[in-house]
Amino acid sequence: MTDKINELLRRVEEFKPKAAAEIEEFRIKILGKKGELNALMEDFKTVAPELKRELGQQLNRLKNEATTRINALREEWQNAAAENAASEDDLTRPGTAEHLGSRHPISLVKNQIVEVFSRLGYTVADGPEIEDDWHVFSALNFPPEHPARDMQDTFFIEKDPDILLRTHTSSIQVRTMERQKPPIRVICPGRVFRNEAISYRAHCIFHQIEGLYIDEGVSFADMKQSLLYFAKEIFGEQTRIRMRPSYFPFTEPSAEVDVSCNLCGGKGCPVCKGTGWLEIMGCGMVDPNVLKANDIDPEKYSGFAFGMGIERVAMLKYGVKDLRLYFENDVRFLHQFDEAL
Ligand code: 2U9
Repeated sequence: MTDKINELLRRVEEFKPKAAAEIEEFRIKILGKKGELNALMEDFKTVAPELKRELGQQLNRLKNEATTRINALREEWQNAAAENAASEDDLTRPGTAEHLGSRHPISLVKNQIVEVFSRLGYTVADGPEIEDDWHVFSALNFPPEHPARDMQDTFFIEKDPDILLRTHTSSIQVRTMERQKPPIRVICPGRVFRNEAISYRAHCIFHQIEGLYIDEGVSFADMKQSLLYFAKEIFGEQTRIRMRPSYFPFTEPSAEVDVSCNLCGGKGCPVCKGTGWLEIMGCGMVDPNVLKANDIDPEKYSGFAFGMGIERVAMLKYGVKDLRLYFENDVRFLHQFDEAL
């Protein structure tokens, strides 16, 4: 009997399956109800009592070793099968698309405007959001009693000397004039801050883009033509512009610029409130006082400037009715601009 047990132990040790199914066949053959181990158990019943202890131990060892070996082989084959499945992946299949996010509509419109003016020779300038009185008001010909200098309209950080959040990006142009002599042709996008109640049409933070062109012989006609080019590039070739007289401390003469409403082709609709026109920006010839304050000779040089709210341009371009959507970062709103990338 010992010989039979040893013979079986050897076969268990040397068993090398060629397929997963062979493991189960082997298990049934050795450990199954009608298997070889149970046959030996039957023989065991008839052995002499003095041999029972020794042979019982040998049979137990056989059972344990066979079970351990079969379990190990099963695991080995399962792991190999998993690895094979992975290596059988079809590498030519398209991958899972990752959502990369998209540009914010304000950035999209800002980039488009910058692109249009860079084609006209403008370069982009930047400046600080926290400013002093000179760069935001005094250098721009704001009289001392102007309402913008009031706490009601401007966020002051410190008083005497005044440190404040810029209310327009014109401070960037003032800083450009400190560094550079004419010809100057800059476009200045940036965040601005005004002490306003938040509503669908106003926010205390918004984005402006302003331009400044100073050289010898710059005329109102140059300004008109540049702004017409801008309007056509942003709103479409059929777009017309009109100018209405206005007032700003830093320009003289000053004008508001309207673009023809593309929704109704200028006939009048709810978007343009029946007028056929949409107000888009302000502009004007740089006031000689501003040139003087910035060490530029108004007898030799002239220039024009313009400014617009980027949110407003984006609202008109994309039909956004509520300004607050730009600040809430609701992905249902932002994903609508994925295509515009
Ligand atoms: C310098 C000289 C002149 C910038 C200008 C406007 C007209 C204008 C507003 C439009 C809507 C701002 O966003 S808004 O509230 N801006 O109408 N801005 S001319 O004039 C300058 C700037 C710098 C040195």
